[in-house]
Amino acid sequence: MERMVVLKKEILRIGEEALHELQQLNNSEALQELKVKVLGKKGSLTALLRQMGSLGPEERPMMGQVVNEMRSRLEKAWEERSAELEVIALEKRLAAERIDISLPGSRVASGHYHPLTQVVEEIEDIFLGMGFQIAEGPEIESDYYNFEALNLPKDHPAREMQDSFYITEEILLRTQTSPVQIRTMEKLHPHLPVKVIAPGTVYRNDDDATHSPMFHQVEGLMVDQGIRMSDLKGILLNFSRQMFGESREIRLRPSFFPFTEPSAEVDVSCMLCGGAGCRLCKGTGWIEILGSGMVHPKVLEMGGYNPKEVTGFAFGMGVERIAMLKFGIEDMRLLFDNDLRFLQQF
Ligand code: 2NL
Repeated sequence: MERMVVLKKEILRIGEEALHELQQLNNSEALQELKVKVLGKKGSLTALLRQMGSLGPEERPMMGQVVNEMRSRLEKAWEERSAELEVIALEKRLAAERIDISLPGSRVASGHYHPLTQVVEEIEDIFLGMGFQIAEGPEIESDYYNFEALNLPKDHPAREMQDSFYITEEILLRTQTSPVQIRTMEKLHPHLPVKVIAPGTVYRNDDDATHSPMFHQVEGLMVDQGIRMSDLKGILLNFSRQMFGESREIRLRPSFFPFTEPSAEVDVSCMLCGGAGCRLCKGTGWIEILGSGMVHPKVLEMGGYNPKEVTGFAFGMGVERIAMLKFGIEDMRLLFDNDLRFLQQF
């Protein structure tokens, strides 16, 4: 009996001590170590169990009950503490890995199209919206497509109007995008209608504050039965209003181009003063934006069409000039300097 009391006390002491220690532990490895130390093969409680052999047969079941009770109390406490530690570990990780989503991100610098490209694309969109297609062609052209087919024979005085970059006597950098339209007519005829714009780079031997040796043009061509100058005016009025504002008006002034007859220069009411007269329009209320006219019969013929059956209009505009008017740029050279402080404004 004496022996049993000592054992029981010892079991309770070891158990209570383990329960107390359990609450202090703060990681699952230490928890597992303690479990081995008490309940393992060489554990302190297991050692006590072995000493039960020294007890009398009537004492053993009572002792067994005490040990088992303590064992299950310990196991339950372990489970609970383990679960607690898991929660603590998760909370710790969540706190450590917390990200502040209200913090503004670091911006990725992104570029944008050059103002000239923006303007070319805007012009394209407007004409695509009116049913035109986009045509392209070579920048190195033959004398035939660049001049001859546009009613500018070799001895024509108008050829002196544009000093060209010749590569050979027959090959040059195109001075306009008109050769693209000649090529388009050659390819399409006798299909009707021809309704294309030809945007692109062109080259002339000029270099000063208002001229660059490389610049951009968008030309337009429409050929069909019964095309009249009023069609030209309607298309260009629609274009001007989409490009420069719904309240714009246009006017046509007689002019001359070898490839159109009659020819007209087109002005748009000033986008700065609305027509009242200001510095931009030099007090006139009007700003010249493009040249145009009815396609010369000889040019239609060169394109493979019969001028007795079809008529057409054509126009050409300088993209640099349109961009300068649209963005209020005063010096054309700024468009080609590629200074980011300038370009980033658009
Ligand atoms: C200007 C004037 C113009 C054309 C271009 C053209 C093309 C063909 C037939 C007839 Cl295929 N004409 N193009 C017509 C009139 C004027 O450009 O001052 N552009 C900046």
